[in-house]
Amino acid sequence: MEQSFIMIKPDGVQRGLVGEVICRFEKKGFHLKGLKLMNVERNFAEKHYEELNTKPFFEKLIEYIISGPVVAMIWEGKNVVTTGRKIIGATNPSESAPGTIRGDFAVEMGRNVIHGSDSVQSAKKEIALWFPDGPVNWQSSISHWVYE
Ligand code: RTP
Ligand code: MG
Repeated sequence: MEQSFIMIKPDGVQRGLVGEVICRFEKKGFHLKGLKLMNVERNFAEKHYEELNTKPFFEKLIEYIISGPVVAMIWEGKNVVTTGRKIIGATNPSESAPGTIRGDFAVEMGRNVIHGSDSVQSAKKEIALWFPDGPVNWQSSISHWVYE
């Protein structure tokens, strides 16, 4: 089953949006397979966003990510990468639709509350980076009520 790496950024944690984010992914029918609250070092944040390291906003982005604890999660389910990005909304909160996490809770790009993997391939890479011991292995008893 497909997995995505979802991270609540420092602003989301400080503003008390952890429960709200988890609630939306849970209620959709996805399964939580990993969860930790942690501070990340500069090198680690740079590794996570290494594909953006030539962008003009890179330094600002790294400062933002290391400015406080983040909640790192693995979520599992059919099409969770694409659907997770829909739940999160467009990168720029001024363009993300109401009903999405960024559309409902964020105003600026540099404080957009949450990260979600942008492809199955980057999800695998990010999960390996953030959860070197892999996902937690458990089977939900409601699976048959969500998937055909
Ligand atoms: P994320 O990786 O955090 O889920 O965000 P994303 O895929 O929607 O957007 P991405 O292009 O990967 O950018 C990563 C984060 O960098 C910040 N950003 N600032 N022009 C700018 O100032 C700018 N562009 C991107 C955002 O916080 C974005 O989420
Ligand atoms: Mg991205």
